[in-house]
Amino acid sequence: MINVISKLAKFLIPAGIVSLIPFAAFASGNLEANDFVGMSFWIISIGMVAATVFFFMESMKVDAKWRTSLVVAGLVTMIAAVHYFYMRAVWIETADTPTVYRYIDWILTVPLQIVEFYLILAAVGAVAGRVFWNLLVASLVMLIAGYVGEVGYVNVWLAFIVGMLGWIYILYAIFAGDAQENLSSAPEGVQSAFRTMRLIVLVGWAIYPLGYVFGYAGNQVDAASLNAIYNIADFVNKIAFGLMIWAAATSSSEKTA
Ligand SMILES: *C/C=C(C)/C=C/C=C(C)/C=C/C1=C(C)CCCC1(C)C
Repeated sequence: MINVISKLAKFLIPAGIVSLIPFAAFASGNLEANDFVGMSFWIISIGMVAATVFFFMESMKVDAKWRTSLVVAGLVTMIAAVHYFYMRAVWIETADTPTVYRYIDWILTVPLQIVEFYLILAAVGAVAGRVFWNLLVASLVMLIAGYVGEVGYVNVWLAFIVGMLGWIYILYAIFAGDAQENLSSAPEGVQSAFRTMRLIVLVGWAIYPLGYVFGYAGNQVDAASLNAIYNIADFVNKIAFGLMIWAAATSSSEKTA
């Protein structure tokens, strides 16, 4: 499996990088000097491209057991980069919240991050397959609830509560439940990578519900706060998260080299 992925990666990496280049040229109106949310869309869209190149290139240098994790981190930033180009265009042209693109991005990237968790533990045989499915279902509940709340299919606060329950279940599973059960039998490097990742899910993911609250608490939707906070959250949870995996991978690869 790992072999197939690393073989595929040799082709996917150059292809992925080249296919991103046209997106950098998307025309999307003009960014105004006082549009700070627009600037954050701009900066993060480019940051995601740079992070993608970095994670893919570095995946070829680390120990084999870390390679898939770094490739997945690169896929997360690549998927986000493409969506950010679209979201940026919606924001700059209409000053509206690009909810649909945002959630399509999340519905792809959040499960990939759950895969990361699973890969890190499964690499040392420390976790059961059912843990993966539980986490996946909980993350889908969280995201679908958020979507139907934001687009107005369901009462915005009812949806929020359901979304929070999904997230709380994930926190329970990784801090006290079956996702961490056999963690102590894993090597120290895996344990510390797992601990860092779950801190991201606690602290980094908490930024998203904050964005939702700031966006929807008033009489009118506050699109600027909503998008600014979601953008910061994506920066932390996709780029910084990938860098943490990279740091864990390079420190453990050096030790064994
Ligand atoms: C790369 C994108 C990521 C990691 C997105 C994560 C999104 C969340 C953790 C969203 C959480 C939400 C709740 C906990 C309550 C309902 C509203 C949401 C969907 C914003």
